[in-house]
Amino acid sequence: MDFAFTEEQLMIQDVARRIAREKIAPSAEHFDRTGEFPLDNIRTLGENGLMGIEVPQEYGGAGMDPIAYVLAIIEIAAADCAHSTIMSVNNSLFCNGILKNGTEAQKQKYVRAIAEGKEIGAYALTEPQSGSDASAMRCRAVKQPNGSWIVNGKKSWITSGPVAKYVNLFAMTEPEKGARGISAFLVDADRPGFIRGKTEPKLGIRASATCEIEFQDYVVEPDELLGKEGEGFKTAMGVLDAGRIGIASQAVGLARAAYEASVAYVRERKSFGQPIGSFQMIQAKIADMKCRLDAAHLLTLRAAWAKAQAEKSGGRFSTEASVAKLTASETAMYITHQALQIHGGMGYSKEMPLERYFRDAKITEIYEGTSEIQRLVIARNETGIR
Ligand code: COS
Repeated sequence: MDFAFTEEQLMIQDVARRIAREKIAPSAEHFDRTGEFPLDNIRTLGENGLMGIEVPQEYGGAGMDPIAYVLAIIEIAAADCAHSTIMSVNNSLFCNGILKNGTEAQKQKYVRAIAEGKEIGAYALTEPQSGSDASAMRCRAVKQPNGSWIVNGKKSWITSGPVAKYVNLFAMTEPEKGARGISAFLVDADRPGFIRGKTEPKLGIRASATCEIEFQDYVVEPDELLGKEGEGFKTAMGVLDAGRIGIASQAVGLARAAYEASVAYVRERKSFGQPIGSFQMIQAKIADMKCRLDAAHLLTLRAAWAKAQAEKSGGRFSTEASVAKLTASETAMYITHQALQIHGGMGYSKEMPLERYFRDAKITEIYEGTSEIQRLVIARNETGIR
């Protein structure tokens, strides 16, 4: 076992760290306060290869491995979680699914546009009445005699929905077959029948725009089917396995930022005539934060390694991804909570980013599968009991 990173991995980490420090950290408070979409920063990430880290160079990406992806997301999330959400959806949920299941023409068209940072992608699985129970979707795609589909229905909580050009949509093509009656499609937001709802006001990741999308007689052409008809649910689940590594990485980045701020603060802040870091109650917090941060970090890197192995063998990495996502998101919640407590009134104030970290951390326990769903996936895989 080797804990050292390759030169390539360190290079992308360095690029991400530089952009995070120079562009994202200084503007994070503004985007959180206003809820504006940080388009200019997202373009910079795209121009530097960070929107298609694992996308081969022939499709406009950086051609790197899953470990490089984890390292880059951690750096961006440490500066601002919302930026890393947009990055994670483009990389994992959008590009990854097409790379795995798409045709050559689909890769050239959709993956290239996102990986080069020219367009923004989204992933539409959730519906108003189906979140965790994803296969209970109602959005319907009805096949026409000419081979096209007509789509009607609603998708909700779509990250980057208000700004995305291309969306990976999941819809029921044969409802009587349940999960096996779902198909995946690639849709274009500029075509008739694609209607965006209002942008959701959210507790955290406020710069990552989220909305409902309604399809009204939207026409999908035959070459816009992603993968095989009826295999959309497996595509969705496989893509979420990769996505969960992205969320684990962002949780690690966020937790690291809160932890580092805490270490700096306990050295400086004096109480009863001494730095608060000299008090055992604070030392215990720092030690527990450090242990949980390292555990989350290592489990996330292990999941990325498992993904790389699965890509060679054709196997799955669902358990490793869920273990990483569950551990890292609960760690982000724990560490941001402790960090806020250590900072006292300053942590509660908008003068410092601690309260933003705390608000942002919560979403990592909810999206791309709640903590309850991660536990369900892990337990099912471990016991074989469904
Ligand atoms: N990769 C590939 N295929 C998978 C898979 C995975 N990770 N997980 C399940 N499948 C396949 C199964 O093998 C099964 O295939 P067969 O029909 O050939 O047997 C099929 O998908 C159905 O699987 P299963 O019966 O386990 O589906 P369930 O309806 O019980 O759902 C859970 C499983 C709950 C785990 C799934 O719905 C889930 O992950 N829900 C959370 C969704 C989510 O994360 N939403 C957030 C959206 S993005 S913000």
